[in-house]
Amino acid sequence: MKEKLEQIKEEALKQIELTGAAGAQALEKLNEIRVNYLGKKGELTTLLKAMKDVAVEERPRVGQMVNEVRSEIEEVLERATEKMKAAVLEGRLKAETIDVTLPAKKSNVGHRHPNTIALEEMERIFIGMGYEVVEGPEIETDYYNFEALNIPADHPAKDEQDTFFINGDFLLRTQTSGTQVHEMEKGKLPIRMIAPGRVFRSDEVDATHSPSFHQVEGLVIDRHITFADLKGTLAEFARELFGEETKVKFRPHHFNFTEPSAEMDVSCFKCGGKGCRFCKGSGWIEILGCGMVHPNVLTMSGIDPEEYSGFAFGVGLERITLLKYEIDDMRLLYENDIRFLKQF
Ligand code: 2NL
Repeated sequence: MKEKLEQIKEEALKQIELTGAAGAQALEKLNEIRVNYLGKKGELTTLLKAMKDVAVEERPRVGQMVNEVRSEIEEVLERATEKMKAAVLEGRLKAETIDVTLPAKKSNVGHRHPNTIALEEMERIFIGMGYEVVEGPEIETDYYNFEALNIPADHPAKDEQDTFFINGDFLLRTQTSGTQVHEMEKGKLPIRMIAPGRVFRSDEVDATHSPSFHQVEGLVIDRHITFADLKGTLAEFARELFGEETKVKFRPHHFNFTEPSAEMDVSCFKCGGKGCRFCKGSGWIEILGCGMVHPNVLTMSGIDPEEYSGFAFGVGLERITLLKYEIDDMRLLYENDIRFLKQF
């Protein structure tokens, strides 16, 4: 019996010692050993059950021996388990260490396109004057793009060279006026709106032309609207966009959809009007077209020109962006070269 106990103890301790080399599975191995030797069906328990074969007077001594062996194995197991756990923890801590001295990953947060910045600035100005921002379809019918704007069927702008026709009826809008016609047709007056959006013209690409660019048109219709309202509104717009000192000047012009029509210049914000390279020596920079809405245009959209009048204007967004940021080639706005775009 005593030899048997010694043998069990030695075997158990040896196996425990061997688990040191078992790596990741060591803790499982240790548990296996616990079950094999100390568990309900383990070797020591089996040995205790054999006590009935031991002489009665021997039993207390043998019992004590069994208990001693059990405690010893338990103790060694406990120590080995603790050691293993510590080793596993240390391994994990080493593996998961974060080197806080490494350079941080750069987060390349983008920003709005210069065109978008300029558009949002214009929207802010008009919203401040009580205007609504309305968007409309990029595909329009001939009626909304031309006819409703008093542009006759034989007008040169309708020529294939200028307009992208989809078929006889549908086309890519050449201006955002259609959006304003849709709004007039709703019959809710007064109207104070701007219609920003992408427009299309069959133009060759160069520094100042692109087959696709953007426009911001505006429309005001109410009783008693006069050219004075147009001038006051657009002068305020120019001052907010280019600075308090900005002067404006209106030159007579012709558009089919307005009468009278004009183009508006602003005093050069680089030289203050003295004349420089930027304004090509004139002191003035042309920025938009405008006029009083033609009575035919009002009538076609169901508005009585005897009762109502209005003014309208159209601004090329890219033109404003190029001026605002002193960019000399429109193509730079479309090439999406990050080195260029990130400057704004
Ligand atoms: C320009 C000129 C202009 C308008 C657009 C307009 C719209 C309606 C009625 C009357 Cl619905 N007029 N739009 C008026 C004058 C000028 O644009 O040179 N744009 C870049």
